[in-house]
Amino acid sequence: MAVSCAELSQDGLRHDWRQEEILGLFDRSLIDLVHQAQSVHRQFFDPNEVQVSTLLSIKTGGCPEDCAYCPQSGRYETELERERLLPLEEVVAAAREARSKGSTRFCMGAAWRAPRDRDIDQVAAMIAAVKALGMETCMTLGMLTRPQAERLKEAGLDYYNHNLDTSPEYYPEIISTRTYQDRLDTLRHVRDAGIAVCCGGIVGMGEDRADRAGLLQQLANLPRHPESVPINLLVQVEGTPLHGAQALDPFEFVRTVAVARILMPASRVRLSAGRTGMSDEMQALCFLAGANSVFYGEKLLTTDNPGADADRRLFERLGIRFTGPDAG
Ligand code: SAM
Ligand code: DTB
Ligand code: SF4
Repeated sequence: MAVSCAELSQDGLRHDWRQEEILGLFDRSLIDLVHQAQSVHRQFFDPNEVQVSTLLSIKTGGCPEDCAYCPQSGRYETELERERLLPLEEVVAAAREARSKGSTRFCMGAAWRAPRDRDIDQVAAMIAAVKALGMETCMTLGMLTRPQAERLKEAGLDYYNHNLDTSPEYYPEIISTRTYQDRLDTLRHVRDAGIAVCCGGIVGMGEDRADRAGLLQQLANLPRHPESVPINLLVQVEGTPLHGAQALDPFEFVRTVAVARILMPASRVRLSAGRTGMSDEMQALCFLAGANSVFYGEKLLTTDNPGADADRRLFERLGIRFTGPDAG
């Protein structure tokens, strides 16, 4: 469909998607939708390359927030063992190991509402050490002020992950301890500090299609699209309020990936949490629908992920290659 010049912003991409248009994409036949997404994908990326990032939880559990999906919230009885901030050497050892398996980006996550200023000194040392290994760096630490974001940038941070998680309408069902606007503010601070943005959400939390469309609309209508868009399928953890939520139809997940690809054609769409519950065929369908990044390694933050060996075998069967680093 042709779009008028008025609808394109400076980067040549659209930032004015309407909910009805997005729902119209979701309503297409799966075959037509995947074809459209794959066609867009090929205009911006090599369709046979997938970027891989490895996660490490640098501070685990005991989080004061009440995110209903999260095993790390201190408010729910889960089997998770809490851990304090990891020593620098352990972080560097894990990054080295990830690099040896072909990972190009190392993403460090902390179960914080927000870091304190003195935490920033310690994570800045981690960023510098991981960068010195030649890897791209990513952190997800909760809400950031603008000065904190600037300090992370100075330390060499390439990406910051901070998710919107769901639509503004469904959000109050999931989290009460911080607002949607708090999240948008953090994203602005990260962007203004010159750090690349990794921002996406979770599906399979009992939301409806309009909420999935609403999440993607929020992401696509940001002043700049996030460079990286993780689409997580809820990992249901016993003890969290969302344990037992109705499972999402796998094809609806594929549709969500395809619509994300169409709305944000130049972004990396990451097939994120929930891959251990997906068949190889479903993952292949997600790559066909435009996913071109995964989390790579035995663990996400606290839950299981397909191991590196399983992913290497899958990629080989599909003829997919790992990409080199994205960051300049
Ligand atoms: N505490 C920080 C924050 O919330 O921004 C950083 C870590 S937090 C665990 C990072 C993201 O992981 C969350 O925003 C959420 O999207 C995702 N996540 C957490 N638990 C999940 C689950 N059970 N299933 C899928 N995604 C999950
Ligand atoms: C994202 O969107 N997904 C990752 C990463 N960003 C930090 C985290 C998924 C966490 C899944 C539950 C866990 O392992 O604790
Ligand atoms: Fe805390 Fe982040 Fe989990 Fe929310 S998602 S409970 S902020 S660790």
